[in-house]
Amino acid sequence: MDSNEFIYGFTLKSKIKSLFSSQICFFVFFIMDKTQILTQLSAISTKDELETWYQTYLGKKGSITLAFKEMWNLSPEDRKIKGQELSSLKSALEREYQQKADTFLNEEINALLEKDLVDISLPVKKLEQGFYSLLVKTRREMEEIAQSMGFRIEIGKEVVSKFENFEAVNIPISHPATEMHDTIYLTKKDDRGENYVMRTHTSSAQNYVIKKYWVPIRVVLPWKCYRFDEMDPSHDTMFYQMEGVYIDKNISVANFKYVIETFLSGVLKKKVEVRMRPGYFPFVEPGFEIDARYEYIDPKTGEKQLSKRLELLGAGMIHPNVLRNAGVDPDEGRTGFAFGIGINRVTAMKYGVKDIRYFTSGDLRFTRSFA
Ligand code: FA5
Repeated sequence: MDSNEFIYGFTLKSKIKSLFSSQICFFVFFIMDKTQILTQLSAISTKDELETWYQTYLGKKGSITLAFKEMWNLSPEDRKIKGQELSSLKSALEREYQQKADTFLNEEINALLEKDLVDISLPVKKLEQGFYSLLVKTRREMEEIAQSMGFRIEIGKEVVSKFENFEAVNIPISHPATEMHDTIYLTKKDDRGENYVMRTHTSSAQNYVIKKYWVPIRVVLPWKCYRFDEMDPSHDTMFYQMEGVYIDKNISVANFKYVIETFLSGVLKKKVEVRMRPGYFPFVEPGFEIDARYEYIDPKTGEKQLSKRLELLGAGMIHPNVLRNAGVDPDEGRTGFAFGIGINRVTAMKYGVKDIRYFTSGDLRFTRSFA
């Protein structure tokens, strides 16, 4: 048996030292051949057992490590010979240990891969492509058309003070619309100690935009409004309006009619005819309710027809008090008109939808039917 195949246990050194002469006492406590150690290793079947094996022979207090420490008690010649034997034994054991450890690691990885196996032959779930809702589509088209007519776009704020929503646009504080049944109030209060409100109309931004851009001005403000309205096919509690504010020298009702007909014809992509009925809005004088209808070709007869009229907007010539509240002197010859269009109703008319509540219902069957 080759000397390399021996491992020498050197524990109990101190006891033995007293029993044997200094030459012999460092050796031969127990002798185990390399084959035996490796047989033990090959019988190991768990990581814990492998760790114990390692600690027994190669760990800090393992036999081989201790044997190295004891080498200093040997004569230089013996130390050289035994040192070489021990080193080559240690390297052999470490190599075998590493191989075994790698085997365990590979088994672990394979087991994990097996568990997380992805079946690449399964059919892939089709990704659905998003699209704009009808309201967004219409609002964007309205913005583009307004821009092409020289209007700039502003959004304003959805939460406004009571002053902005009412008084700044000449709605007296005693007006019924300020009562709870129309307006959604927030608990937070403004500097005047009044509760903030969810804006009931985009007209609440008139004062702010006139001050911001000054006159002459051409601005549209499209966005959300909130009301405590009874819901029905043409009323929702949250809806979109587009406010228009146009102030310049010598602006007349005729100018307004031309602008609004051109604008609505562009949005509906049909020739639109408007009917102006007198309407009361405290922030305009005179004021109008505006119904629209359009020409279309009847697919059955091929003849020109007129659609039903639908009330789409309120409008009028801006009241001098609104101009004054924004710091514009009405006596200096500046006049203008304002309008507030219901975007939901325009969208309903454009796409032939009978009930505007579909737009906000979240019903995907409806939404997808216009994809
Ligand atoms: C107003 O809100 C005025 N601020 C409009 C205005 C602006 C007049 C500038 C004069 C000058 P009215 O309450 O009528 O007006 O609303 C205007 C449009 O918003 C309506 O014609 C309608 O199209 C839409 N609208 C109003 N309430 C609702 C609602 N609950 N649901 C859906 N659309 C609505």
